[in-house]
Amino acid sequence: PFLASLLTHPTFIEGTCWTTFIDDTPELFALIGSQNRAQKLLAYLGDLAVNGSSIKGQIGEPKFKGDIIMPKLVDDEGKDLDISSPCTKGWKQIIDKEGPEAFAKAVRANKGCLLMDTTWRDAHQSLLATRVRTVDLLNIARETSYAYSNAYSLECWGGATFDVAMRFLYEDPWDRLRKMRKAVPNIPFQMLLRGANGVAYSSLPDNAIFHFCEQAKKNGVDIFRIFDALNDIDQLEVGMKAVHKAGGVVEATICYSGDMMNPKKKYNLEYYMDLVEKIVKIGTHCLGIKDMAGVLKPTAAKLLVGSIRQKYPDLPIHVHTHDSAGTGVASMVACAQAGADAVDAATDSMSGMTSQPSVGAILASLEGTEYDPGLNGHNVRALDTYWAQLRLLYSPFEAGLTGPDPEVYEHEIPGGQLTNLIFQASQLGLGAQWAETKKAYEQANDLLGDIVKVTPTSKVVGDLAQFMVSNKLSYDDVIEKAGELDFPGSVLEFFEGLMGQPYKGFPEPLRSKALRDRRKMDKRPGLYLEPMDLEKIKKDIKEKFGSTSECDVASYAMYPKVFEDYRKFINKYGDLSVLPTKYFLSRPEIGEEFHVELEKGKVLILKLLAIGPLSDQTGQREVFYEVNGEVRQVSVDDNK
Ligand code: 3PY
Ligand code: ZN
Repeated sequence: PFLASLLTHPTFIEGTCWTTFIDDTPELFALIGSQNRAQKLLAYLGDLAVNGSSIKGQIGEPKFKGDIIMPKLVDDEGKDLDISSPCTKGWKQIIDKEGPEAFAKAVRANKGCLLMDTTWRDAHQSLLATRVRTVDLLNIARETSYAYSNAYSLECWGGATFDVAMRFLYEDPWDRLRKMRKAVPNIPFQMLLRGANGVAYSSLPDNAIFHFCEQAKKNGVDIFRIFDALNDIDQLEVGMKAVHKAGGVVEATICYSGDMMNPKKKYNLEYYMDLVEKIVKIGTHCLGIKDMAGVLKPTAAKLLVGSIRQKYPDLPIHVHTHDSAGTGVASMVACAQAGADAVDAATDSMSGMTSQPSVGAILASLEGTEYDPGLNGHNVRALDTYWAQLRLLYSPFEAGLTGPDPEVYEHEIPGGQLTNLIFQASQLGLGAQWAETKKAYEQANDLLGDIVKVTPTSKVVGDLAQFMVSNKLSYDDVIEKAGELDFPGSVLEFFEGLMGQPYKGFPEPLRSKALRDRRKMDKRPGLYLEPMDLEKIKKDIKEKFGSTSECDVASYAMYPKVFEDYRKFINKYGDLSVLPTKYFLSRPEIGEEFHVELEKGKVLILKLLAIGPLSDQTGQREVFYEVNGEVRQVSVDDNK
C-alpha cells in the first residue's frame, strides 16, 4: 500500500517539488510508521499464539472472557449523567489556582473526612501483583473523574507501578501518567515516593531524586506521599526538599510499625510524636501516616491521630492502611473521628485483605455523620461494576488469598509484600513452606533489630527469611555463623547503610560479621554517593535507542537495566499498551475479530486465521492474521 500510495500521489506523478516532498507529505511516512507498528504488533501476537503468554507471573488464562460492560452514572437528581468529556470540578482546581499551602488549608477547613482512592495503585499492587495496565485505567478514567470528583486524591503512580510498568507490562510509566492526567483533569493525582530511594530499592544520589520529582510534577503528579522505610528523617528530608522544589504538595509520612499500645514494643507514641515534630520543623503541607502492614488497630489509631491533631491543629492528616487483619474500616473510622482529614479506601471489588478497606463500607460507616466524605454512593458502586469485571480479567495474577489474616500482628508483613511472598512461594512450589516463611520473617526482623518494614527494608527482611528457610538456618544459626554466611545482596546493602539508619542503630556484632570488609556508612548514603551524570545518561540513551527525553533519563536513573530491556522490547514489538488486556494475556480464538487503536483514528481490525505446522528445518511456525482485510503472515520460533 505504501508503494501504491507513493506512485499515485499527485506530486510524485507530476515529478515536481522533490526537495520538499518528504516534509510536505507526512501522511505517506505516517503510513510506513503505522505499517511498521502493525508488523511489530503481529510479531507479539504471533508469538503469543504459538508460545502462549510470556508475561512474568501469569498463571493460567483470564477468567473474564466477554466484553466489559461500562457503568452508567447519574447526577444529583438521579438522571443519566453526560460524561462525554471529563469532569473538571475537583480539589485539583485549588492546587492549580492557589498552590499547595492553600490546598492544605482548604482540606483542613473541609468538614467531612475525604477519601483517597487507591484502586489505580496500591489496591492492584497489593492484590494483582501491580499488573493492571494503562488501557484499563484509561477506559474507566472519565467515569472516575465524575464518581470521585470530591476525592482528596487518586493514588495512581509511584511505588511498584513504576518498575512493574517497564519490567513486566512493557509500558512507559511516564506515558501512563500523561494519559491519565489528560483523562482525569480534576482529581489531584497522588504518588508514593520512597524518600531518598525514589521509586527504587536503595538510595540514589540527591540530584537524581530532585530530577525525578521535577519530571513527576511536570507530567501530572500533584501530591507526593513521601516516606522513608526506616523513618530516617535525613532520608525523608531529601524527598521532601525535592518535592518542595518541584512545586508539589508535600505529604511527608511516618510509617507505623508494631503496636503502640503494647509497652514492650520498640515504637511507641513518644517515638511517633518525636518524628512528627521533626517533619513539621522541616516543613510539610500535610502529614501522612502509613500503616503498610495493616497493624494500626482502632484504639491505637484514635490515640495517634488524636495526639497529633491536638498538638498540630492546622496540620492536615492523611491516613493509609491495609485491611490484612480485617480491621481496616474500623481503623479508618476511628481516624476520621479522631481528626484525620483524609483516609484511604479502594473500590469494593479491589478492596479487603492485603488491599485497602472497601470504599462502600467506609461510606456506609460515615454516612449521616459529620465525617461524610461527600461522594455519590450510587456512582461509586456503579464504577465498581467495572472493577469487578477487571478483577476477573486479571485473575492470572491473584495470590489466592481467602480471608483476613490476624497473624499479621505477629509477622508484620506489608500488604503488597504479603501477596508477593505467597505468590513466589506457590510459584517455587514452596506453598507448604509458607507458614515457615512467615515465622522466619518474624525471626529475620528480630535479627535485623526489629526494623520498620516497608519497601525496601521489607524486602531485606523477606530475603533474609527466604534465605533462612531455604538454607534451613535457625535464628541462632544466623548469629553463630554470620561470619561465614553468604547473605543476600539486599541484607548487605542494608547493613552497609544504603537504606539509611535504623532507629536505635544496627544490630551488632551481626552487622560487622556479615559485612566483613565491606564499607559502613553511618550517615545518609546521599552524602557518600557521587552525583549522577544526567547529561551523559541522556546522550548514551540517544546513541543506543535513537531518541530520549528527560523522563527516559529519570527512568534510567532508577532502573538502568530494566529501562534498557524495556526499550529493546519496544524496538522489537512496538508499543503494546494499546493492545486490549485480553489479547495481551491470551491468544484469540481462530476467527475471532478484535480491534486495536494504534493512535486516535488509526484502528487495526485483526483476526487470527491459522497457525501453521511446525517446520523441522527452522523450528518455526507461520501464523496468519487478517489485518484490515489483508492476510499477513509472521514466522515465529516455536519455543514449546
Ligand atoms: C511501595 O513502596 O511500593 C509500597 O507500597 C510501600 O508500602
Ligand atoms: Zn500501602
